[in-house]
Amino acid sequence: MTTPLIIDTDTAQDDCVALLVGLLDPEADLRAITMVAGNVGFEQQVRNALLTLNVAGRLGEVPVHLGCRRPLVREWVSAENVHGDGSGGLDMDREGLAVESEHAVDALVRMAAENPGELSIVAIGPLTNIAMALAKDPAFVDNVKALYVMGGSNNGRGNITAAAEFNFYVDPEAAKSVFAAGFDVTVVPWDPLTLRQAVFGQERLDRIAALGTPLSSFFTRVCSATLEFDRKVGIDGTTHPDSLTAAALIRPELVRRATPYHVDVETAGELTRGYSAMSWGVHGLEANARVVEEIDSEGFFEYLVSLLSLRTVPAREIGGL
Ligand SMILES: [Ca+2]
Repeated sequence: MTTPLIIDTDTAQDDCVALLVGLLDPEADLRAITMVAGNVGFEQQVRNALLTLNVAGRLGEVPVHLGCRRPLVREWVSAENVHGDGSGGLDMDREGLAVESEHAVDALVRMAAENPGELSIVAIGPLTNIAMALAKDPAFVDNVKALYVMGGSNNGRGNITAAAEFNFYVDPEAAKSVFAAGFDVTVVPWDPLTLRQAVFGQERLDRIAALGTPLSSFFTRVCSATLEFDRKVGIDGTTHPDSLTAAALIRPELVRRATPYHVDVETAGELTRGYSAMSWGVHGLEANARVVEEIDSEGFFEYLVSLLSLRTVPAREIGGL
């Protein structure tokens, strides 16, 4: 049986790979892509999502809804220093390509209400759209089957600051409200999970490049800017938290251990804005999420290799590929 899902994304680098998971895995039934302010400029994120649809051979088949252009109460913070334009300079002619006129938050609320208890959401950017959907429709939380969130660190290092991971840092108020809402939540954290189990070093990257498909070239280009940044900060390879989050939903056998935690997000700290407090059951707090702690790392890599091996036919030529 396929898994119906929506991917809520700030599309740059590994977000593109996560979209490929939703677009290419035959077990995935991707119903919509919803966009949220995050990694890079909003229009660039939309371009990156359209590029990804095209390279997957799915242009025009999955609706793209534009969502919140900024966090709930704070100014937008970009990660362009990390991701560049988020697609390694790739581009294509977008003449005649349209996105949906319906706002992403309305689409999330509507689609969840039309399919109560069936639709899962993979949220791999700041949680602004999800928090807005919660505010808009009290039934949203119960209508969503499962929410898979990439964000925070599990008592580990941040990335944008020592304390905080980017998605929660950018919109901590949204993240806090999402964890308080009562979703069936699974979290894929940055540290230690991503840093220890979802980094592709040179040997793996060479293997992907050698596949020689449009998808593998796309992967290499899209991950190139971030790879350079990662190496500068001491990470020996490309990081794949977003694609891992999508894979964890669609291929649950890749998750070896997910543990109940109480997750809350710091909104008031002087040095800890967006810090995820993940409490492991000894502080008198009731669990509100499952946090992924161990994956089949080799299995995850081989899974992406199998998807990137597919021979897709992009409808439009991609400049730079
Ligand atoms: Ca993301």
